[in-house]
Amino acid sequence: MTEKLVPSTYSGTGSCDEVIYCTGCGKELSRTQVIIENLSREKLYDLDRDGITDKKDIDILARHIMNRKPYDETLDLNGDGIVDAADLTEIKLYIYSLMQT
Ligand SMILES: [Ca+2]
Ligand SMILES: [Ca+2]
Repeated sequence: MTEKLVPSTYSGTGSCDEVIYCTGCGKELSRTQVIIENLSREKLYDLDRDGITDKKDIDILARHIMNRKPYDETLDLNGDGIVDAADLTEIKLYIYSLMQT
């Protein structure tokens, strides 16, 4: 089972403890700390995983919203539990910020 989960963020890594308990006596048998890699915005917004975040990725998200497809965590860019226009704004702002630099 997983304990002490610390989700990773854009700026830092997260971690959790993988703990195995004895099913009979409930005693802790082993505990391993697992490091969760920090999230890369580039990776998060690169929805088709072609290495760059561009208009094609906006299209993927836009199509998902228009077709009312089931909730997909990888498309929930602001992590509020729904995939909607707000996530579209996120990716657009991100691409826009790329163009500024
Ligand atoms: Ca892409
Ligand atoms: Ca969202």
